[in-house]
Amino acid sequence: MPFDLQRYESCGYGVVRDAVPADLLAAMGEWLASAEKAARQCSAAEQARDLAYEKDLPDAGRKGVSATEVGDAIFILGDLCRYAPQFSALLRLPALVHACTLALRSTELIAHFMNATTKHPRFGRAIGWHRDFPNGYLSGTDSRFLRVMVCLDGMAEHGGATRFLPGSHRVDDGYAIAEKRGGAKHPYAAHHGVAAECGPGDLVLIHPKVIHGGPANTCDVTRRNVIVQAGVAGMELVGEQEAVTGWRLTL
Ligand SMILES: O=C(O)CCC(=O)C(=O)O
Repeated sequence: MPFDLQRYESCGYGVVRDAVPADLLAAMGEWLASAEKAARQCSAAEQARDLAYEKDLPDAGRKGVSATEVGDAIFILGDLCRYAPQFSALLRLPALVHACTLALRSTELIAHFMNATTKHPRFGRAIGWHRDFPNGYLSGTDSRFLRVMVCLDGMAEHGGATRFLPGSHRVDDGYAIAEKRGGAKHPYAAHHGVAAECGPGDLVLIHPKVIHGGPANTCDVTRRNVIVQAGVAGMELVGEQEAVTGWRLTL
């Protein structure tokens, strides 16, 4: 299914089905495994910067499953292209480039960051409700960017699928900035909103101001997503840059 711009603009998110060819999808699984292996061998400072281990995060996010039960499972591997530059292939993936070009109304696009987010079977953690603009990691100074989740395993309702509050992106940038500065929380229940259920190889585009989050993975299958943040070239960025920051999206 091609990218539906109208739906993205009215809901604040959009799914592109069957966007990643099977051979690329299989390769991504291998790249991710070797990237995680490489990152685990890095210095403590590098690991602290790029790796979020489940065991170091609050038990509440994984429905009380204790830190001792999760071993050394990785929740987020940041700066993904530093550990596996092959992932830059996503910046040339036709369905991804096409959807970003339409959503951001520009052909001059650059990557901001790329990470792999894994919700492990039975304990993969919940992600609280939030907007991506502005964010404390790496944000545009305005909202001319978006995130794309490249779904390796797909996302099922009880497998920790990302959920959205459709239409919640229709606020101006000043409102989103003031809301963040004021420390506003979005206290919705974990299963509030609409789940973006999808299959392996689908993309989910996230508008930078849509409120989204997701419950823990209570299924027996892993939910791995590679997340690409991309924005219009020339916009000032706030936050520490990654290896991939500034790389062009191009066909
Ligand atoms: O991995 C997910 O479910 C969502 C990630 C997310 O919320 C984000 O990157 O803003």
